[in-house]
Amino acid sequence: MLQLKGRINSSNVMKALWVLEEIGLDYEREDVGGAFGKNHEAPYLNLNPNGRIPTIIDGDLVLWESNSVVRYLAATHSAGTLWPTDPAARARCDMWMDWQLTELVHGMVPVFHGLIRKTPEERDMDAIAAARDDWAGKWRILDDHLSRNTYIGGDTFTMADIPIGPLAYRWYELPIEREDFTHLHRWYDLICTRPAFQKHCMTGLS
Ligand SMILES: N[C@@H](CCC(=O)N[C@@H](CS)C(=O)NCC(=O)O)C(=O)O
Repeated sequence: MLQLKGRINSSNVMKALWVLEEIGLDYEREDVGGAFGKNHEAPYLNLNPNGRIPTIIDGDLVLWESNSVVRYLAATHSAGTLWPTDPAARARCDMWMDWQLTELVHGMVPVFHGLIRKTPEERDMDAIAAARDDWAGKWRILDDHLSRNTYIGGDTFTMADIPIGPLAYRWYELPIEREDFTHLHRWYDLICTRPAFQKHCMTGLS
C-alpha cells in the first residue's frame, strides 16, 4: 500500500491528501515534521535528503516535492481527468503548479507563520504586512486568469487546482485585509464544495 509521510496541517501534505481522496486510493500515513520531528533523522533523510514533507513511497518509487506527488498520482490514477492527456492542456496545469511553488507561496509563508505559528512577542507586523501585499499581488494575477477560466486548468477541475487550494483556504481564513477578488472567490467557492477539499484542507489553521 502507498505510504505518505507528513503531518496533516502542512499545506504541502494537504495536496497529497486531497489528491489521494479525489482518486480514492488507499494509503497509510505517518506523522512526520513539525512537533512530530523525524524529518531530520537518518531514516527519513535517506528517503528525502531535504528533510521536508511530504514524501510518498509507492512500491519502488520514493517521491518528494508535493507538486510532483500530485502529478504522479493524477497521472497514474486519473489520466484524462485530473491529469490532462493533451500536452498543451497539461502544460497549462504544470505552469500554474510551478507558479504556486515559485511565486504564490512566498507571500503566504511569512503571513501564516507570523500570525499562526509564532508567539505575539516573535511577530514582526511590518514583515507580515509586506508579505501580505506581495501575496495579494499574486492572487490578483490568478483572479485575472479566473475571469476567463472556470478552473485553474480551464473548464474542468484538474490537478492544477490542488496545489493552490490549501493556500486559498489560508488566504480566506487568516485574520488579514483581503482585496475583493471576485473571480478568485467564485473559484474558491467551487473548490469548497468538494468533499475531499473539505475533509483535508478546510481543517482550521495550525
Ligand atoms: N517544495 C517542497 C516544500 C516542502 C516543505 O517546505 N514542507 C514543509 C511543510 S509545509 C516542511 O517540511 N516543514 C518542516 C517541518 O514540517 O518540520 C514541497 O513542495 O514538497
